[in-house]
Amino acid sequence: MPTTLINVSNRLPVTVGEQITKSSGGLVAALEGLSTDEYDLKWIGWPGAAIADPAKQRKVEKILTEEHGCIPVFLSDEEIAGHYEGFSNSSVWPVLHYMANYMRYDPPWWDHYRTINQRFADKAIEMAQPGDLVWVHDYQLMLVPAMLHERMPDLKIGFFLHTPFPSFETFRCHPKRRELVAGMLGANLIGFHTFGYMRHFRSTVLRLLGLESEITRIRSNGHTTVMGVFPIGISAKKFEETLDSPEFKQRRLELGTSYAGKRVVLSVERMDYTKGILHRLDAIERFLENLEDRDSIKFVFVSVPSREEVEEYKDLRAEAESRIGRINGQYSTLSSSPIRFIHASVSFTDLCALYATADVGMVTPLIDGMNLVAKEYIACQRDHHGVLMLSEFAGAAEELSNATLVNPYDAQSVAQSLTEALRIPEEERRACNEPMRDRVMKYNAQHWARTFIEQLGATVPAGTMTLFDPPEKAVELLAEAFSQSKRIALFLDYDGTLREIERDPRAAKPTQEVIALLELLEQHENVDVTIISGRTPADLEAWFGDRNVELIAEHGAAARRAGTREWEQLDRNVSYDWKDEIRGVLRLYEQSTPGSSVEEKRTSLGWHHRNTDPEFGTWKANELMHELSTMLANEPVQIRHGRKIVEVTAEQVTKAGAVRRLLSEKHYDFMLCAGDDQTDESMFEIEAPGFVSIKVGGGPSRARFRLRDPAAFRKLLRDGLSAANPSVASAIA
Ligand code: GDG
Repeated sequence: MPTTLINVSNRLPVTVGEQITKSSGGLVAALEGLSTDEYDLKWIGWPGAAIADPAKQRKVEKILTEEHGCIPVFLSDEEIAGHYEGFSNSSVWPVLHYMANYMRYDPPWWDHYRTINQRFADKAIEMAQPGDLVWVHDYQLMLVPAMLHERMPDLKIGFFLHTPFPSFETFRCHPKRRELVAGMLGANLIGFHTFGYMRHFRSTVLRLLGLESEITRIRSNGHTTVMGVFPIGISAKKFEETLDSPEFKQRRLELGTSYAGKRVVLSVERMDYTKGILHRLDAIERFLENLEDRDSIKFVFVSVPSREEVEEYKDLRAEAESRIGRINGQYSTLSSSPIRFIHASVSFTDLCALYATADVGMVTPLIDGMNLVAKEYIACQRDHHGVLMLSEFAGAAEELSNATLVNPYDAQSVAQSLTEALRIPEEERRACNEPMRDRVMKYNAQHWARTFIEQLGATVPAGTMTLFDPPEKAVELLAEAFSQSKRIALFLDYDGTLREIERDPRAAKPTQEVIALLELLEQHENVDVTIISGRTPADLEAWFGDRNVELIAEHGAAARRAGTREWEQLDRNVSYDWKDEIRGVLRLYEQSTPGSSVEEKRTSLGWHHRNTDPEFGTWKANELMHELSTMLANEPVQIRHGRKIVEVTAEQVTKAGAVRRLLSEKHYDFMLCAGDDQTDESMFEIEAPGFVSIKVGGGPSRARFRLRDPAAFRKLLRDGLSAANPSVASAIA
């Protein structure tokens, strides 16, 4: 049975006009290369026309679905203006390309963007089955992965960003920066063209959402997002076939004749400010200033009209045309003018013939996710060896390192490089191009799609994780224990388990909801509740002093029996001599890391880095971990890097020790322990009949069950209670 692959992109590979025409973009070719035995491919996207009449929509939908495997998402003119021209192209596109000064933002665009993203997600959900692959593309649909994950966590969701991902300093300019990044994180696999973009994304996720990541993995709430580098390629087969075609050969001859006696320098691009046309014209002007034989050169520009409804694009076109007019006016001779400017798309065969004719392919974007034109130019240098002059700021520069790499902002040196490029001897050009051409033809569009899809297929969606038992089972066990009046012990960690973490730990007072829940539990005679925390006795006393619950403080060093006011030290035989030496080291880290602080408890010393620069803090924490593990190798301590804290604790003091002590004193039929961080893992190791462990939040754990967050954990306790006793259910309601 082939695997279903649902490809979600802004545009369908067909356009609905008078007739339905197929488009032949790179993505189409890439996905066409997949074997139909292995994948059943469906597309979701906008069909390229605003169709308002519902009857016509239904008719178009039927034809597209049945004849083309395409499921249309219809958009009105107003939605296109808000979602596509507005939010996507006027706010997100410039920010992704480091051009925040071009960003415009109008708040209603955001509503359109969300609504349209939801419409795309709904279409995918309508047709998807658990385990299907859904591949979402690009900046117009950044919220779709999270929308899909929310509703169907057992889908394998991929997201590929075709643009750069800029540094945090630029991305943070966008008014919806957090929402956009959180939207992408719904994916199981996110692909970028280069490692640099991936690195920026990781850093942005950390700084905006506070989520730590490993090099290629980000975990949040039990969901793992894998990141990868997948440089897109060209449709190699199509180029090879065209270069062999008689039409191509004919066009090549014709171009040879019309440009006879001239060196040809070619630029091909969408008319977009990221592609650097104005800077290129500056460089060309400098080049022409120093050129003696003006008839010896021809610059050919193929500038495909793009996004002309957007103000900045209109301005760019006007500016480019005016400069070209000026340059041609100044440098034309009686027989020729230096620049031929084509503001239109040319046929594919003509494009290949132009690539093959040009002595220099001048590809100088100011910034570009990949830039396929550079790879296409190389693909067409099969018999003739032109020079690829390529901007350092195109993703393609990482792969095409034999090209003449230039800084497009430096007009003088681009002009100089062009002069030199025109003088490179044929042997040298061939030696540069051959390895690049091998690479471009081998790592082509089909290779790109295949590797992404295979890696997506290998991901494990949170909804299908087998590591943890389903939480409903925990509710069932709890309800059964309550209803059969068994003797029950609940060992509940506080911060991050029973109650959400606060940035300032002092602010994490029990909420009304937490208090109401504890009151309900206390009413059950057979239930003993123990709050077991890393906090000091004073903290626990202040918040739970009047409650009829057992308290265990400082990870098991002190305990207070339910209904008493006396604290008992459980660590009387433990030595804390190691503290003196450690204190000095932690103070040094405190001084050298702004925002960090040292905290001393009876049983532990900790260095907090929650309020530091997140990357610097993590880096220093790793360094500290290394230093401490060398220093304390023979001491009876545990060194942990927990949530934004490096902590050294006495080895003999653990939560598990305190729990075991209670269990040795009283028999229970059912025991449940829950926690959210490493200090709770010792409890999860306890093995006894009727003992159940629950991990709250993400990260690896030995626990049997996992719940997303404290709210889900409180719900589990309430559901257990109310399933056993419906009158409780109404009390909670
Ligand atoms: C985005 C990212 C990334 C151009 N003129 C004609 C024509 N073209 C074709 C080229 C090429 C495509 O358009 C342009 O692709 P690029 O990659 O250069 O740039 P974007 O459109 O900005 O694409 C970019 C890409 O997504 C893929 O991930 O590389 O960085 O910005 O294929 O051949 N085709 C025809 N006539 C033309 O006149 N037939």
